[in-house]
Amino acid sequence: MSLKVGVIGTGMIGTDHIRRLTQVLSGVEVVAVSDIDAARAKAAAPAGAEVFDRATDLIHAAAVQAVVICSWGPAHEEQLLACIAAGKPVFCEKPLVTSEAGALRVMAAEVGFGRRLVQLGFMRRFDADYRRLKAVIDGGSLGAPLLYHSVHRNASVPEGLYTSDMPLNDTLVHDADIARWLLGDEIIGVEVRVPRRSSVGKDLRDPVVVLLHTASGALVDVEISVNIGYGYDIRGEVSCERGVAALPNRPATVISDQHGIRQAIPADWRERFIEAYDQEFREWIVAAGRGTATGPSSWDGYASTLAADAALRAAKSGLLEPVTMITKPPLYA
Ligand code: NAD
Ligand code: ISE
Repeated sequence: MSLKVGVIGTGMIGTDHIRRLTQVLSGVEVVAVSDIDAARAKAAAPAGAEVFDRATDLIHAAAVQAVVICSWGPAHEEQLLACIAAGKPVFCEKPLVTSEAGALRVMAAEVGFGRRLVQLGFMRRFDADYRRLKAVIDGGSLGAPLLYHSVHRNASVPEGLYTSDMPLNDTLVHDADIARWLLGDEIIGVEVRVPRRSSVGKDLRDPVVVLLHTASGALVDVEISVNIGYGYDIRGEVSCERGVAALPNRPATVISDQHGIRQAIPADWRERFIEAYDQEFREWIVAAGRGTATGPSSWDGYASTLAADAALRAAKSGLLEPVTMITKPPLYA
């Protein structure tokens, strides 16, 4: 029997997720959609799906067994809390929430419910290249990981909508999460350096370099460039005691023609991580069908929110800003 899903937020990624849930994956059916922009919700609704004006009505609808949240970050907390109160498994796009207090409220509600219900959209953990990289590090043949170099380049971001805080509180969360996951470590401090600005984004603080300090003493350097122009370029390399392991450049196809030898670069996250998004939903559908969640959790959302908050403080202070976490609830062990 198919899992009956309601999707909240039918913008760029909501529409893309509706496409994969209706045209790519099996065992799932989109029975409801909702957006504060009613026309957008109507346009995105698959045939037969009910369109709700209010997200809370979709969450409480009897036909909806599980929820996919693709609204803007500041709306996530209220919608997550409503899903948890209704006992419905929920896939939530990053960021989990936009404040430490909000993350603590979501975790308290989930812990109170007694079972994981929230899966967060950190799709890199489902990407085959990142999974191979993690397997090499976990295999131990290279020794302990010492440094992780993460490159996160966006071709462009919407002018006016994407603000100078967003490299740190919107984009960095992916690098912070994948660093924690790859290294099996927690972030305990954050530094930020801002070099000469790119003139492409006018007044936007771009690029930025972030240094994440981990509990084991490993260091993670992150380049975030958001108007690089040539494409969506994601790189990662782990330097260990006895060798180095790196992601391949994607896609791996090498083109030789009258312009020389080159590799095509994906246009944006939809193209680069298309299989990863498919896989995160395959695994979510199975878990949600069992009334729970798998993969990136509310705890992981909390950790990345703390890293983002510390990065914003570090950009202002120029100092190493500490990250202090609560004791991990056993639910997230
Ligand atoms: P978008 O602006 O294209 O779409 C967001 C939609 O949510 C809009 O249609 C808006 O009207 C709707 N919305 C906002 N508040 C709402 C509310 N309270 N109730 C119902 N609908 C509401 O943005 P997007 O790029 O699709 O991003 C959506 C979310 O997905 C963000 O949290 C973003 O960070 C995340 N995202 C994740 C990835 C990824 O790689 N995992 C990529 C892009 C975006
Ligand atoms: C966007 O919201 C994403 O999540 C993308 O994966 C990221 O690369 C981009 O910078 C964000 O704005």
